[in-house]
Amino acid sequence: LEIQHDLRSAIERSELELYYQPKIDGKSGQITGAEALIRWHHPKRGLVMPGIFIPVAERFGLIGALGNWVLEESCRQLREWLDQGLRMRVAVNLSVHQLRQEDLVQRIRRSVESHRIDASLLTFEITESVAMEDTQATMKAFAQLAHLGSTVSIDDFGTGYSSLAYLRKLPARQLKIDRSFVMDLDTSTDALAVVDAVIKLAHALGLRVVAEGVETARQRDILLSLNCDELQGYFFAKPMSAAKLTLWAMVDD
Ligand code: G
Ligand code: G
Ligand code: NA
Ligand code: MN
Repeated sequence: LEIQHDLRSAIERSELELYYQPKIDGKSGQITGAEALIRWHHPKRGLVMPGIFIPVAERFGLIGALGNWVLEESCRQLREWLDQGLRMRVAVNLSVHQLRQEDLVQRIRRSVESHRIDASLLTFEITESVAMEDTQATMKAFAQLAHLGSTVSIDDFGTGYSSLAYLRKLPARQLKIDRSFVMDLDTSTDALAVVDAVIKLAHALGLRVVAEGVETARQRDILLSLNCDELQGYFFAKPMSAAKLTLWAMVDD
């Protein structure tokens, strides 16, 4: 497999790039931050999506290096935005591998300090299935990240099997409703009932709710009527380069 060999040198050759997808505040319609989503500009294949190369990175022991790069690049970009007068927040996806890294939080602290940013500008997204798979590592990492001042977010909620007792104990601040529920919102009363219940549950536990995969005005309107706190999806913006996001955020202001 050639791609595995190429991925090893992709980091050194700066072929990786972070795209950013805005999250929108439900009440004000203003941008609250952006999720960092990795892309690979392959010299021959062109733009390669993470769905292709993240599994390869996981299989060949490259996911650690990839995760470290994402973290460092997010902090570097946050500093650049601050220098431009833009107070952006960035959400970073963490893999199960990173969650189990002994030095994850030290590494984050080092990146944050070296770029002179505040850890509160970072959100860490961990999928529900990963969070429930290794509850001990999750609980420890979540507590440390929260202590650092970052926001912890449970991603793709609704696709895993959560214990409500455990969910209640997790020091998370945000819950992202999986886009499969959002997609069906305007056609399925079942999806509507599930999303309504999830938002109420999350609010009862003191969590802010983000809906991902919002593609239509009708989905947005339903989510707002259900008191969803933040919205993300193609209806507002697709993931874009940092340069494009800078313009987007300034126009939005
Ligand atoms: O647009 P999208 O194709 O970017 O992302 C596909 C999947 O890849 C999503 O599940 C997303 O969470 C994951 N992903 C994107 N960027 C990163 C990253 O930097 N780290 C990890 N671990 N996963 C990512
Ligand atoms: O698993 P995670 O939630 O991190 O994945 C984010 C993924 O969802 C990325 O691949 C991103 O490109 C994609 N995405 C973001 N907004 C939308 C949307 O409105 N519709 C669809 N179909 N995908 C979206
Ligand atoms: Na995510
Ligand atoms: Mn998600």
